[in-house]
Amino acid sequence: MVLSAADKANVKAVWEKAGTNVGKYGGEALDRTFLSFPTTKTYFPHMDLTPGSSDIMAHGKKVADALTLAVGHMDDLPGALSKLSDLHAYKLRVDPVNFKLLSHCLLVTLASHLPGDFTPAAHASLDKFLSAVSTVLTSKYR
Ligand code: HNI
Repeated sequence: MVLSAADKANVKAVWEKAGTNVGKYGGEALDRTFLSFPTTKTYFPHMDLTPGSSDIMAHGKKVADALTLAVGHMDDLPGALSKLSDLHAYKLRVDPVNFKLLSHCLLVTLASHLPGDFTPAAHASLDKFLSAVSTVLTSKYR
């Protein structure tokens, strides 16, 4: 998965526009994931998964912060996300299919909040970016 210079610029532009809302968007993306794809809930038996719960919002912020880190290291995602990759593969054992579901919901969340910025080109670049992040986080699965 190669992110072109244009992809990186598109991703950065949307991320900057999201600004301090990224944490909130992370929470909303999780809400959407759990509601639309309930099997994803099985990974979080210890959390209150009521939509908008403080558990979901807190976890959404962690996910969003990790994505912000990734946006800052698009030239070295494996290095930047190495610890998270170990965590998801070896400890949490998240099946890779779930990353597509969360990525989809992240895209929908960004599109609904930033409709003017979510151009077809930005959509394509964000999809590639999330796919690249997911590839790293699932690279050690099995
Ligand atoms: Ni994920 C914990 C980032 C996808 C299940 N996850 C984290 C943490 C971050 C994170 C950050 C907190 C680490 C820590 O506390 O040290 N997760 C991400 C990112 C993506 C992602 C950036 C993809 C874009 N995680 C997923 C998916 C699932 C998932 C698709 C399963 C459906 N993650 C978890 C679980 C935890 C977790 C479970 C542990 C939660 C807890 O606190 O117990």
